[in-house]
Amino acid sequence: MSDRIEKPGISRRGLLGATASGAMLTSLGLPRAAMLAGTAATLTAASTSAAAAATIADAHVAPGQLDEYYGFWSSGQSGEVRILGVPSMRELMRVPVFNRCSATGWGQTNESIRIHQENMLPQTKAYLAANGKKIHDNGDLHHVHMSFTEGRYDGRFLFMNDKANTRVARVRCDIMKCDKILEIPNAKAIHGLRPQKWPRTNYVFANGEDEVPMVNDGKILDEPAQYVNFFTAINADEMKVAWQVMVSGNLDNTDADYEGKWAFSTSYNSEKGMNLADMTSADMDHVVVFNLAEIEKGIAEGDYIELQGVKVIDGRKGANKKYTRYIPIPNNPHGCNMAPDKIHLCIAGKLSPTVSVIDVRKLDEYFENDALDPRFPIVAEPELGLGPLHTAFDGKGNAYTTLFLDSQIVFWNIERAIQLFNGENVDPIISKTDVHYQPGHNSTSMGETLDADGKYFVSMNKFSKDRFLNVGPLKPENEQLFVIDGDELILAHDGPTFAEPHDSIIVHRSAVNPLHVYDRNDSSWAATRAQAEADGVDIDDWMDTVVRDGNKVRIYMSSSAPNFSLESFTVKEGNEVTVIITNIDDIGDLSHGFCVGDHGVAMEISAQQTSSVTFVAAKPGIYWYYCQWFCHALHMEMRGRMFVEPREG
Ligand code: CUK
Ligand code: CUA
Ligand code: CA
Repeated sequence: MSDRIEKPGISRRGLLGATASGAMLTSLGLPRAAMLAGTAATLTAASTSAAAAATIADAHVAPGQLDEYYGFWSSGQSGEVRILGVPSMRELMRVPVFNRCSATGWGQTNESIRIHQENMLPQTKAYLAANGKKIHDNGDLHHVHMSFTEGRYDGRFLFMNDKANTRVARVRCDIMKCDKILEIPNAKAIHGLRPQKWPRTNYVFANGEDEVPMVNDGKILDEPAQYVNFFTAINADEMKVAWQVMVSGNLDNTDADYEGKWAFSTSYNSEKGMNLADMTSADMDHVVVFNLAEIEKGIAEGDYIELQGVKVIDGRKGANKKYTRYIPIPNNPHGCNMAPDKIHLCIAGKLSPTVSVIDVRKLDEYFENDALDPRFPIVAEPELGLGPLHTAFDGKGNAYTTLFLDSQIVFWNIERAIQLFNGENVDPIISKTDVHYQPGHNSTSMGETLDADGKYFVSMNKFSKDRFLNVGPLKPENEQLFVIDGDELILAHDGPTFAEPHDSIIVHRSAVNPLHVYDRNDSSWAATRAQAEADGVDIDDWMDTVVRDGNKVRIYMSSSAPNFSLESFTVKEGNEVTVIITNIDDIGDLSHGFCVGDHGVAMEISAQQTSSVTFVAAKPGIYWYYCQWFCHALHMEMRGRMFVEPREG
């Protein structure tokens, strides 16, 4: 039963409509054409009023002017991080993480392969070897978040998940390069990811979405009753798993509070269904609350089992209730967003038109008193519209929730939602704004921190439809920038985006301060440096040394515009060749590259960087290598020859 699709006729967009119930069903059962077209332009933000035009003009960043914010974008199935300027929405940089990058050599250089392999599970290494590979070269990067100190961005690191291959990675903000990739044991499909906000990011919380047996070695297969899910706390400084909690139901999105006491994960599959009908059968799923102090105590006192070298606490329903609590939430909830008021956690209902608001101050009592109503911490549950997915905040007590099915952003007030919940006759909704089309995530400037400033709002939309020139069956998605102007969102920019504007954070530029050139002592090439020392080569000095070590040849070169230190080098057919290059140019923006023709070998060497790449010279002949990053008027001439001598006999 588990591998048969029960409803083959179901369409992607019909999916939500086909499974909701009651009043939701009526609204969701819109004709497919109407859903595709989005809602009518009743509240289109691109108002032409003079006031709106002035607001949009204020958000304009003239050529040569710098943006006020960095936008850090996840790219979904592209597997990279992108850096944008906000509000210009200029794409500034792409940071390869889980993907292979032709331009930088990420996934091919020895330095990047080491990062990939350092924390790879043995069974994955074996799987890759069986497929003639060293690394996974795809990823599904949904969520990117910055490290915090006392609830504020501290500009040290970005953390991101890979749903495709169950990994968490870290990007150093001083060089904007990935320095750690950690494959998470036991869990499957790391989806939700958030750094601890308080007192600092000691942990990164990451949860697995897919259910598997506790030990997934093939002995248990189609026995869903034995499946579990894992919530993981990662030591953010060491990028090692600190502990895990086993839970009931699956896990979707996660967040943490502003006191360092709690973490939260939504679950859409409390039913433990293995197909769509079962996953959507219950009226309520839940959000799991993790009691961090109790979990740490449990670990210290030995109340855990060890699985693949990880200490795992049992936080399932019916296990010790001091570790976890399950707050019932309608219906297949999704987004999990902690407000910067430090009090309110917003859980978006997805199949329910509601956002459930939890007051985290009630959680101590909730954990202590078993007799309380299971929904005791919920203090508001406003009905906002169809398909609520994620909520962002302006730091002024207001919230912005994406409505996937309505193709709208609903702007609402948390306090008024609480009043309504308490029986007062108030409307928490301030305004609704059309977006184009079907928004998933949204973000506000500094909105997930205590510095939330309520200036800019980005809606990341899953469909662009007719919004741009037709480029064939595969269309770009669309992200829209709005200026938050009183009660209104004023549309200032549409940006078509290739797969995919999944999630973003908008960080004031004062929090981020990257280097212009590498420090020669950078740890990125520490292992390469150790090899060079063993070879008696100083990689900080001019290098034009060829080291022959049995079948291995190491070519040490320097690059300085427009020259490589070696005009040529000679190897034998079948040699394993490693080319190590230091770019001794020391001015900003002077990157060189190294590309060997017809060998699929290419990499970046930025100012003061050392990079290396290894390949087998399996084709006799002359092959030109060249610099592949434009560096000089004589950049074309920056090339040399590799002679591959035929094997004797
Ligand atoms: S989840 Cu995709 S829209 Cu992966 Cu952040 Cu909500
Ligand atoms: Cu060096 Cu182009
Ligand atoms: Ca469900």
